[in-house]
Formats: sequence, C-alpha cells, structure tokens
Amino acid sequence: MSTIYLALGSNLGDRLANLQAAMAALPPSVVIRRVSPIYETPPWGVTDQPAFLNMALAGETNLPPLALLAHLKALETGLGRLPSVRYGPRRIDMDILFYDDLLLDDPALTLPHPRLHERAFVLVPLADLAPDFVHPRLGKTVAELLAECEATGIERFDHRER
Ligand code: PH2
Ligand code: MG
Ligand code: MG
Repeated sequence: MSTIYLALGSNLGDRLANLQAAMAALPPSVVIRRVSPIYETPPWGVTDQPAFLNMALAGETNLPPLALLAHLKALETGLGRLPSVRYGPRRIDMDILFYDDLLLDDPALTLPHPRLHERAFVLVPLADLAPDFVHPRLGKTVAELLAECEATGIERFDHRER
C-alpha cells in the first residue's frame, strides 16, 4: 500500500455535499485514513468566481499513480464536474499532492503536485494532517512551506452555515 495525500475543492452547487460525495466515492480503491477540517478559501488564480471549500485527506491505495489519477478524474465526472477554464469554477476537484516520497514527471501527472507550495488553500488543511512531512523535491516540511505562504482570508467552515 502507498500513502497518498489528496486535496479536495468545490465552489459550485452544494459545496459541502460535493466534498462529502467525493469522499464517499473514493473507497474501496482508496482507503481514507484521516481527513482535515474544511476551510472556506478565497479563489486563487481566477479571482472572479465563488469562494471554495477546501480540505485534504490522507489515504492508502494500491493503485499506481496514473491509475489513481484516472480514478479521481472518473469520480469527478461522475459527480457532475463539467469542463471549465484553467483555475475556473468546478463542482469538485481532487488533486494528488503526495504519493509516498515519489517524484514523477509524466506529461499527465507531476508529483508532488507542482503548485502545492504556492497554495495556502492546500497547505492549511495539509498542515493539519502532516505538518512534518518533508516535500521530497523542496526538502521543506509542510509547516515550513505554509509559513512562507500568504494565507489571509482562509477560515474554518462552520458546518451549521449550510
Ligand atoms: N482550485 C483551483 C483554482 N483556484 N482556489 C481556491 N481557493 N481553492 C481551490 O481549490 C482552487 C482555487 C483549480 O484547481
Ligand atoms: Mg486543483
Ligand atoms: Mg484537479
């Protein structure tokens, strides 16, 4: 089994239900071990779009990286994700952050996720799960990467707001 960290995000429709449906759809090929709190985060990249809900999870899988990617893409489509612009709005997004200590440079998949260290909406929930995990390319812990990142506007999402 390999240990994986995933980032989940949603900013269209019932965002909380979308995250919950995504988590429910991951097993059995991905076993969820731990989940972060959910945060409401300002949109990054394309700023003129609704706020996201973001979270991270730790899991285990026997799927190799590209098969895991295909699994996640199929689940996103099954959950109603439609094609959008880069960094644009989406019902659900599931990205692979880390796959063990693997470094992968495949045209379809770069591991670790190539932009995770720039994204507080990824690092804040990831630091809840794995602050001491060392980024195998950058040689810094998740907590160190978060400290170097601008994280204003990210707030714990109160489930009662639903
Ligand atoms: N995902 C993006 C682009 N921008 N911004 C936030 N806050 N959260 C996201 O998950 C997100 C984003 C493309 O995947
Ligand atoms: Mg993404
Ligand atoms: Mg994605």
